[in-house]
Amino acid sequence: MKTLRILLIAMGFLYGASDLGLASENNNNHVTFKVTDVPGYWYDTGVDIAGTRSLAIVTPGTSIDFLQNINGTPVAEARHTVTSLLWPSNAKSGELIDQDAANQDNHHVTLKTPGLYVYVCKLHPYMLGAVIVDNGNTPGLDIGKQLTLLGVTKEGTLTFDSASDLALRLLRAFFIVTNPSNWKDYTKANLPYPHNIYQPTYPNVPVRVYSGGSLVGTDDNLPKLGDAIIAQGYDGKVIPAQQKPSINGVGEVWVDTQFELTNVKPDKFPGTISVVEVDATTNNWEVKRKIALPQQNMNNGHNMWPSHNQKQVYQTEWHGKSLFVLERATGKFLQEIEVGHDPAHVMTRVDTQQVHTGLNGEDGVMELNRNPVTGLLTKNRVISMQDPAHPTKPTQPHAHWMGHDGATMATPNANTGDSSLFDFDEDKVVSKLPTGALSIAVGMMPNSSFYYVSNYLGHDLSVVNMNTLPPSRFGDNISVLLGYDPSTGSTTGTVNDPPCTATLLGGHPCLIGGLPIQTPVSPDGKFVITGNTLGGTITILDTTTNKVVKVLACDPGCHGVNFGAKSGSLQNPNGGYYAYVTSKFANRLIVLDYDPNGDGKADDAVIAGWVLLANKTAPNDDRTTGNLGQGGQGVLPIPLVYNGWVQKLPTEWCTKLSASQRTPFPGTTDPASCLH
Ligand SMILES: [Cu+2]
Repeated sequence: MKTLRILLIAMGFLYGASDLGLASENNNNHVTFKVTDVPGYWYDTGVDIAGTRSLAIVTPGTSIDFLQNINGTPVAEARHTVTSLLWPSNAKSGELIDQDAANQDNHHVTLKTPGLYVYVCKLHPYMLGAVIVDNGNTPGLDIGKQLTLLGVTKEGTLTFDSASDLALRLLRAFFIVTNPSNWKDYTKANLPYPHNIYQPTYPNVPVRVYSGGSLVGTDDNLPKLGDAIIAQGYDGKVIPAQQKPSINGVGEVWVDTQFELTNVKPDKFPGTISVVEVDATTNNWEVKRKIALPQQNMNNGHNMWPSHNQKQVYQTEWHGKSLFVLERATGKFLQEIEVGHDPAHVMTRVDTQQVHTGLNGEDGVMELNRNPVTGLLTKNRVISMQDPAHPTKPTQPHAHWMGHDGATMATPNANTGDSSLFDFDEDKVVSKLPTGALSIAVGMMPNSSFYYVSNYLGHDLSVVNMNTLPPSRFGDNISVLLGYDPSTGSTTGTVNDPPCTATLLGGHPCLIGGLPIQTPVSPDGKFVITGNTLGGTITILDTTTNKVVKVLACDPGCHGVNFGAKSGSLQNPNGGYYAYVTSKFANRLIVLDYDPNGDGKADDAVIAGWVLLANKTAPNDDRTTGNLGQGGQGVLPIPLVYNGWVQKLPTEWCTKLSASQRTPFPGTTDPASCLH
């Protein structure tokens, strides 16, 4: 009943707003999107259509403006790109748009070919805007016969029917991403049925979609978009109440709740850090602090790493220019240091305690020195990620990873579809190898033998062998689509358990990866665990076979993964690790027990519990007011447990770990353990 009511409301909104929108847009033959840093409204027309302000419905020949500055004053603090992500396959090349580098310029395109066009920022790929060019002579909105998705997979560019599982998945994602009231809110778990159901609203308008070249339905009886998405069976399930893991973690987990809004800080500087207690205390598995940095206008805080002594936490702002230093124990602000455009990830170097942060809006990585007495940072140099012999356009590195001994740094270059390996002894980039479309994150083996790169728009992982001279690609890219058929939604992978039966209408949806993001290697080197934003899933890859062995349901916009120590238990006295997983469009932190019995196999991987990230009563520096607990991205368990870093822990943290946690990959580092 609830569903029907919501759909009727959505239809009402759509017809009302779009009729108005169409009228005004037709008069001017002109639509403007402001490109902003405001969560959910990154491409903002200012006109609400069925809950989204990122959609325009226009007639052929309409001119589309993307506004990033007004008379030279930037609309947003960040640099962005305006890039065609999805388009009707018969669109002309002049109807597509992209830039060679992140920028704050205005852009323009004129659209004539009917169909659906979606735009993305290549730095911040949750930023979406869409235009439907509708030929007004036929009933129903024109989506196009076939659609093409930017990026290249092993199978080639993804071109698929507009009536297909993939088209519906992408449309569903668009209406969730660009409408904050469609984000999955775990505070609703405690409401009475049916208010505890997760059912996003979609515009339920007749659409002209095609399968095998033929129109689906007839002019008098066209399929309706909302009905078609809902029939896929992705939504409509009860949001489960919080479940605390039965086995404790160790220490605490810091989460960047990047889209949370607070009282003092304007919405164009969103984001908090939510600090979660996971140790054996009375209030464990709860948020114990929120940090928004209102005086500093922290803008979309994205990723973190601690100092060796765990006394400071370094925090990036992905839509700004600064790196922040915080006191871990209190959350107190210690330092803001401007590093460059759109710093994304940050890590320390094991041997020197230097700090490296990738400048996602530029070409390099900023290197900073740490004062051993105060713990504060000073800028040292920017390291270019170019191959000096073959310079290209800016690399725009996103989530780099550092070697266990401080000798290496690998970057995924989002703008050049490759990965650079920097050698600190040789002080140069020793390889820059093609990986895939929009390479976004790196995870490295605990002995720096191989590293993994996730390719966001390639839907796969690349492996680089660091042992060869020069380093080289190892094997083919590993698809996380699991044999996904974009038409029907079926998979050929065997990791869906029980087997799924998805068909276009009916069945239950297969778990697939796709649009992979963070991809760290477990501290013992056994697994690579990846957050997938397309499928809303977590995939687990076994490093001995380089095969995906398990896929688990996550949340909309599944994104961040990081490993933290798990307490010892009867089943596994050595403790092992949890993987902590965050999602951009849901407000919970998932605690994944990927190997409960510690036998080195992930067949029994299970979500052991989760933490609600919305919390209005926890101590804070600025009261939370909107998008509560939403925008989960960077996730940092403390103490840090990766090989190389774990041996540097001070005694008070070291003694909390088991012997195997203190030495996760024996024989590779000196000292062998943090117990001296
Ligand atoms: Cu961006």
